[in-house]
Amino acid sequence: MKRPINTPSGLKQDVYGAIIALVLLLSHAFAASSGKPNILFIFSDDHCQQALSAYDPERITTPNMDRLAKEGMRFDRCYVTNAICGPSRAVIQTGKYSHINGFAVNGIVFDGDQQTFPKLLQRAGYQTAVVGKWHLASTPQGYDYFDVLVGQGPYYNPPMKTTDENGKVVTREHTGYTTEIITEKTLSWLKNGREDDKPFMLMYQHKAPHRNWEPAPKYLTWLDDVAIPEPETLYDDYATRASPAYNQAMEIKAHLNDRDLKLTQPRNFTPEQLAQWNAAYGPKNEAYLKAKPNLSEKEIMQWKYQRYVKDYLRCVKSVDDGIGEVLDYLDETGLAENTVVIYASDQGWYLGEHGWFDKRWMYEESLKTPLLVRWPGQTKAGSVNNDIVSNLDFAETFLELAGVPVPSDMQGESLVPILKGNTPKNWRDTFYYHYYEFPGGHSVARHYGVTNGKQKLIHYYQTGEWELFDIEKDPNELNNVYANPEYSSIVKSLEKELGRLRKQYEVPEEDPDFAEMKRLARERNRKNGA
Ligand code: SGN
Ligand code: CA
Repeated sequence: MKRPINTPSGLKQDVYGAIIALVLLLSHAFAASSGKPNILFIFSDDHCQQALSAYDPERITTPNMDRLAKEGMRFDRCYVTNAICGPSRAVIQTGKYSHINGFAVNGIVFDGDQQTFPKLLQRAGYQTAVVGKWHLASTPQGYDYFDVLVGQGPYYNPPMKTTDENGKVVTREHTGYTTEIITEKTLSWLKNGREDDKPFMLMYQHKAPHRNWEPAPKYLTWLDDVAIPEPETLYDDYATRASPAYNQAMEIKAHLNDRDLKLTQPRNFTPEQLAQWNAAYGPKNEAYLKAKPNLSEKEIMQWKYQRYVKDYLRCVKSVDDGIGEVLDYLDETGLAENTVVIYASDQGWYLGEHGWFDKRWMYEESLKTPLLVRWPGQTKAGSVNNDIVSNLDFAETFLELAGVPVPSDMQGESLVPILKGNTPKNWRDTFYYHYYEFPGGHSVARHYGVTNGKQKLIHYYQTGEWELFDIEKDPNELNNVYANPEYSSIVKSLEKELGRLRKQYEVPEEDPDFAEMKRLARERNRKNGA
């Protein structure tokens, strides 16, 4: 017979358990009545709407992300200001465009001394934490706890930076699958790191599904027996587009390397991980290499597309599983009731559209990021919003949720009224975008532009070229109608709006000297031994 555990008043285990559960629930209810909700910000890297079934069920089911959409609000037009990793994160930290927060391209160091939303939340009594991908090269500031990947971080066996018992920053090695490790650390902070008497703001940030898309052991052969549908624009020839679309380096056909395609072995695996990997990819690769001499160029491209997209979806699946575990924990503890859960990615992504992988462009697939928000009792379950919102609005939203006044130098707007079902009358109906990283990976030209969700005007300012798309008629953005006289009045009005927005956001005429900024970052990293 099982012996009852020792309890203070000799109560039976189940009664004691029930009392503990009641106390926990009451303390959470108390936190709820203090009016300060917890904030769980779930963030992934390079995850597009096309690979999230609440947006698009064609390629994958993501039941746990879908739960957030079913129980909360799905935003269909969340635009990022600069579709690349570090810059998107810096926008979220500060609520300011890249030219103001100073982090316009990857590879420089974020100035963590500036005002950021976690610092403001901390000052307002929130306990703050960040786990997973950081990618701003600075030591996180404004967090009571951090445990972050070093740089991009690998898919397996990641070193992570945190502080030891004495508050010293240390790097610790881990064995296992990074997505699962980030989830475990998140759960462990929720269980053991949280202070019951404070509301929390936790950033749970995945590396996946970033390139080079290495799946977890359990998903190495998942999807092997299905064919993923090809997007309509997989064979885009860029006719009518300005020169940058021809000159990029992100084509599935030409720019995926053997590491991306799993035709070479990963380098940092344990023998056991490598054995599982080879057992899964070995036979598939052998079959492909045997068939390859007789395949046409198009068939090779189709094989690459399937290999790439499946590995990407496998990585998304692990992110979705992790979210499920964390949502279940919130339910079991009663925390769910008073926790606003947000899911987003740093930007969208090309899953073969225009023949591409990667991001960076102002075209729809990378401009838009998924955004799902569940706020029990406030946001209508299953609602869909079509306003133009942005990662520029996240910091302001978190502050308003916490009852902290939004500083006037932040450039976005809180989404709280929208989440409550009331879009303010003067809500933005146009949006300014600016991408800077050229020269840089994948050779995407610098550009800025404006969209009103119906039409989009893009300016490649280094070559002086323009593009105009009628997104309503041409959602795939295949026809550049900039020079079409039928659109001349639209061009004029969007050009004017572009000028107005550049002025409003104080965009300087000249870009900063990025080469110099990168040189300084390298110097600083060398000094810090990074
Ligand atoms: C790496 C990737 C690129 C990717 C950048 C930026 N190459 O350099 O494909 O565009 O990161 O990504 S890889 O072979 O090293 O994976 S970002 O998400 O950090 O902005
Ligand atoms: Ca990214």
